[in-house]
Amino acid sequence: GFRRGTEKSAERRIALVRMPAGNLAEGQLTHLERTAVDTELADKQWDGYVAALENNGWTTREVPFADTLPDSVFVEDTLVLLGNTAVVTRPGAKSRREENDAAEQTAQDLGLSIERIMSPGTLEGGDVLKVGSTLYVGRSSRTNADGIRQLRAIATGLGYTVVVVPVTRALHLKTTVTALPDGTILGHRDLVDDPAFFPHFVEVPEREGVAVVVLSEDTLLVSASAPGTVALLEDRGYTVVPVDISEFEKLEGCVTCLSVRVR
Ligand code: CIR
Repeated sequence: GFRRGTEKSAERRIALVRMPAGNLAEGQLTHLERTAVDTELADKQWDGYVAALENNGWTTREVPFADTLPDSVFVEDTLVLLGNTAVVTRPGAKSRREENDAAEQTAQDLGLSIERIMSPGTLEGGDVLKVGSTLYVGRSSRTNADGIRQLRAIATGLGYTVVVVPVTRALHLKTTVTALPDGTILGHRDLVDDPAFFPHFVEVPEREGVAVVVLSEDTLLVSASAPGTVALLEDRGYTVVPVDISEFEKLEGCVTCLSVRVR
């Protein structure tokens, strides 16, 4: 199968999450127009997301809350997990660079080995898609060539192959494509620069449906804004857990970016 690392890590299912900041509504926007974010609803949706993880075999661990860092809820961007190694990123968005220290501390508390992306490199976790031993890395407005070079050096040493993918139509690679447990790549035609990068590419009907969190070999967490994608995945035999994250989607977030999965 696609699972890497030791037997111990194959059994482990921990998801790092980070409670939304009070100033969530001031989060960065790149491709979307700003629309009003209901922060109370966002808090409820976040609780629902955490419950969906916990009800499906995951233990959640909170990165300490940062009330003044609006995008800190999108914790996936701060760490890239490669087996027992956590790569602490260096976000391309300057407003997000203070998010990393607490994420690093939490990774350290879990006993993970730490590597770091250093200046002038930039890299955000949303640009890294792991499929077996292949790492697809998006070259986006947030992730630059130097960041990719640094990640490649770390990842190659751990047995991964890095494939660089251009991302110009959305914020991050994982807003354009994610992968099913069997390695099938899900994407949306309006968002993917070139589907030819991916073997086994399947189109989903909604942009919000691109992102799936693999909860187990047969269970997927998907945005409730993507009913057509939910149906498509159910037809392929998956159990789908839909979660409403509309307030985070207004800030260009998706289901993957609200957690870091440590397996
Ligand atoms: C940002 O622009 O950085 C946030 N508003 C959204 C980050 C979403 N992260 C992700 O898709 N991995």
